[in-house]
Amino acid sequence: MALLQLHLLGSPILREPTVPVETVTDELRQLADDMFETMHAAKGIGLAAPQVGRSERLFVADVDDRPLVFFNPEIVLAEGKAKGEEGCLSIPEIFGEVERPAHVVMKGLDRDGNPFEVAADELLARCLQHELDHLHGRLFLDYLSMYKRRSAMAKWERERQKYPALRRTLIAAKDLAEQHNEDAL
Ligand code: K1U
Ligand code: ZN
Repeated sequence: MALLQLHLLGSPILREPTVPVETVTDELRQLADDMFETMHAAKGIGLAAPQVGRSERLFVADVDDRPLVFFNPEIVLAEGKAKGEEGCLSIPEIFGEVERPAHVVMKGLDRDGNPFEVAADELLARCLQHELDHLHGRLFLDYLSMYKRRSAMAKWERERQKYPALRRTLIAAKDLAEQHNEDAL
């Protein structure tokens, strides 16, 4: 398993559409596993392939201890409307309220390449839609009013100074603890 670097807003791959997966290979299963590890290290609830610099149509999510891998996801049903706060691991420290369908059914291929469907509400529904958007080059910022988007972008211009290469490198929890112990000596 490996921690992957996160691509941040301004990295072109975040705005490019992804390519459907023809076969779920061992290499893609390994990528999904590494994405889970990266998502957990970043304390996220979802992560899409472009966020780790890959163009395959794939995302992972883990809401309420229900890990999901979706290859080639598609929404087959969307109902209702709900507003909620969103963040993005590719735009650290920036948040915004987004209105989306409250209930969705999403289909795709699982980690073994078998077709499956998930019916989702609340945070899971929001997360699945946020991740699907990443696979089409869309970001939650695109749903904000012009005023809120400008203010989010102004904040991001300051925040991005911390990441000159537009990449975020994560540290595994065990290495963080080790670093902490060394600092304490
Ligand atoms: O795709 C990503 O950038 C991950 C993103 C997913 C997401 C968050 C909030 C609403 C919809 C989708 C994150 O996980 S950012 C971390 C975060 O905001 C969060 C973490 C735990 C619970 C709730 C939000
Ligand atoms: Zn995101």
